[in-house]
Amino acid sequence: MATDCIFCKIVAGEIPSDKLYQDELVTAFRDIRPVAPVHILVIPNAHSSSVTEMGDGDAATLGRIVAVANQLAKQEGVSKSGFRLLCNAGPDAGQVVYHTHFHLIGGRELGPMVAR
Ligand code: DGP
Repeated sequence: MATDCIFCKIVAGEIPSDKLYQDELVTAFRDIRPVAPVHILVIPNAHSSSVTEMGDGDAATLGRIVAVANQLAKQEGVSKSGFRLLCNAGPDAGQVVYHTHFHLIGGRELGPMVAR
């Protein structure tokens, strides 16, 4: 656990969150600033500052994140309508919280990813 990390504190239950799922590897909770009707964060319990620190050794955790995201997408009713599962890494991506996390976003038409 990283002492000053807000997501580590959510995993540990030290600060409140709308938690939807937790097991020995991952935790899922609703984003505090939702950009769509469904906006859930799925995160590894163990601290890493971004996905750039993850790799082969994290296969079980990354697999669990995808499985949990798929399960939650079903529960939230967006599995068939569609959703995005995305991870911001670093400043150009707009990463704000430096504890690896995946956004599960859906419940409205999200629009195309436009080329610039
Ligand atoms: P990113 O830009 O990918 O680092 O997104 C960080 C997300 O984390 C952002 O959508 C807002 C969310 N967030 C930040 N602080 C908290 C918090 O204390 N609780 C919850 N539930 N979400 C948070």
